[in-house]
Amino acid sequence: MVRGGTGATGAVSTVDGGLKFLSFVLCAVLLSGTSILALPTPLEGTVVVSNSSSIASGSTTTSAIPASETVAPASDDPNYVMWNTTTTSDSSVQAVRIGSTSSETVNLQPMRGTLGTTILGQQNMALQAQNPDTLAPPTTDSGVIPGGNIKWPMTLSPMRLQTGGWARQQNINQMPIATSMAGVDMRLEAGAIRELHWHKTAEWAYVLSGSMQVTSVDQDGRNFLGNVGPGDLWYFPPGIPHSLQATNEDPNGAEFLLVFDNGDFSDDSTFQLTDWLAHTPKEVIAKNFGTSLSAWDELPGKELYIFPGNSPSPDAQAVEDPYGQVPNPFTFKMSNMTATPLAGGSVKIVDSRTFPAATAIAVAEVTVEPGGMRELHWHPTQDEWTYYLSGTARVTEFASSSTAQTFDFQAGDVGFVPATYGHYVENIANETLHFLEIFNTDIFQDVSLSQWLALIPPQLVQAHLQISNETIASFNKTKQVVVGPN
Ligand SMILES: *[C@@H]1O[C@H](CO)[C@@H](O)[C@H](O)[C@H]1NC(C)=O
Ligand SMILES: *[C@@H]1O[C@H](CO)[C@@H](O)[C@H](O)[C@H]1NC(C)=O
Ligand SMILES: *[C@@H]1O[C@H](CO)[C@@H](O)[C@H](O)[C@H]1NC(C)=O
Ligand SMILES: *[C@@H]1O[C@H](CO)[C@@H](O)[C@H](O)[C@H]1NC(C)=O
Ligand SMILES: CC(=O)N[C@H]1CO[C@H](CO)[C@@H](O)[C@@H]1O
Repeated sequence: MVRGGTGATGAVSTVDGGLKFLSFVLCAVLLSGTSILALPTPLEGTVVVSNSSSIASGSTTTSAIPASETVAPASDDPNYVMWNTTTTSDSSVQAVRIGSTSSETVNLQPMRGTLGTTILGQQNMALQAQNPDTLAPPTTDSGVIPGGNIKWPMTLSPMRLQTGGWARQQNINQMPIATSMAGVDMRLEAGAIRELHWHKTAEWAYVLSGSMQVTSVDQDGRNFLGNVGPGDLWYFPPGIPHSLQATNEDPNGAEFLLVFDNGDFSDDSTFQLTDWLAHTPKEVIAKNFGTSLSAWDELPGKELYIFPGNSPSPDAQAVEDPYGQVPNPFTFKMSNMTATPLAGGSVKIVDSRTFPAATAIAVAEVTVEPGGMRELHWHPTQDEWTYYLSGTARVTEFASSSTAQTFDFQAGDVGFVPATYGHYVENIANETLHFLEIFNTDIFQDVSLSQWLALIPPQLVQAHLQISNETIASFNKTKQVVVGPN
């Protein structure tokens, strides 16, 4: 049984600690008038003491009143995820609780410890199974992220079905908080073309499957043709026209993720070649190109958007161009980059330092092994648009003002983290978690909580957190990025 009593696990009982703890509680009750019941778990005969024996026993070294004596200690409840994502048709699953090695029967119900109870009304078990931290939030959660949910499953985006492919998108209509970036998931059969077009925003892409050939010409008449495969990128600056075509290197064609540096972007309102010409007098078209009117007899009467085509040769070269090639290639072979190994996974960072054309979008491609976690961190000035490629993640976003909300993500979900919001990304499943952190910026930046605390005077950290000198000394001065299992 998963409910209840998690706070007693590993508890240490001491008389000193007990008195100290009770005085904290009394103090908190007197000061705030809140009920002692609001504090989850610890009062089950044992008393929980943090691992700060040097502080608890040290009456000799205190030079200042520890800050936390004005506030009750945080609950020792580890607030594990309540179940993994195994689904069944009825209301229970055999699941492995995170942090436990034994299999237990878990109710997919809004219950955590002694809090909550079953749902008597309507239930969507599949969604409940996928969102344990929404149905039974950690007791550390409080309030909601201003601006709305930060999770959008691409599955909920309507598909635009075309001959030769499809597209679906997430923009501010789906997730209003995500004002700074939008995304499109697009599939092209071998040879199929996403027609020649341009738009106000930059376009960045990550190839999910198959191979693509892309072309472009810049404002100075310099052209570009490039081929990319799974895990590779392309980038087109705002307003620069381009084409996207799947090759037949994979007989299924290709699928890719597009990201735009404006949440307002819609792939339904790009500037398309056929749409423009269908809305231009033919006399003007003929005059513009210096041709007869009849040369345009078969011109499509409306836009094509996605349509079938013959597969281009993967060996194709750019057309001979008197102005030369674009100075910075519009594609980048990220698949051909060695990931930086980390304690709990790996990371590849690609921004304008490595992919000079990509001045408006940067990416960190992250893997997290089971039990590992993208460390507690934030991005100082840029919002993060996250795309989950595989695995299952738990993310809590801290929005300041005692506001924190936890979400769970599966492959195909979009996440969003406003700039400056503290967060972590924990692998809560038994397979590698793989995701992309995408930013509308030229240079990737993050601030690591543990690095910060390792690089300021330890007394200052101790005054805040009531942790031992040894604990502080163990904080690594190097950014960990992805930590391993504890
Ligand atoms: C979820 O629980 C089931 C049943 O115990 C187990 O077979 C499966 O491996 C677990 N999945 C994860 C991701 O831990
Ligand atoms: C996780 O997967 C490994 C390898 O497949 C397996 O040995 C292990 O029992 C799994 N653990 C859980 C908790 O399902
Ligand atoms: C912990 O470190 C502080 C200085 O940062 C020192 O004054 C104190 O004696 C140390 N405490 C112990 C138990 O080592
Ligand atoms: C600190 O982190 C770095 C990078 O992960 C690692 O190589 C090093 O061993 C760590 N140092 C300590 C003292 O744990
Ligand atoms: C890691 C990796 O795949 N490296 C390859 C990148 O591409 C060059 C040639 O273009 C190969 O020589 C490397 O092995």
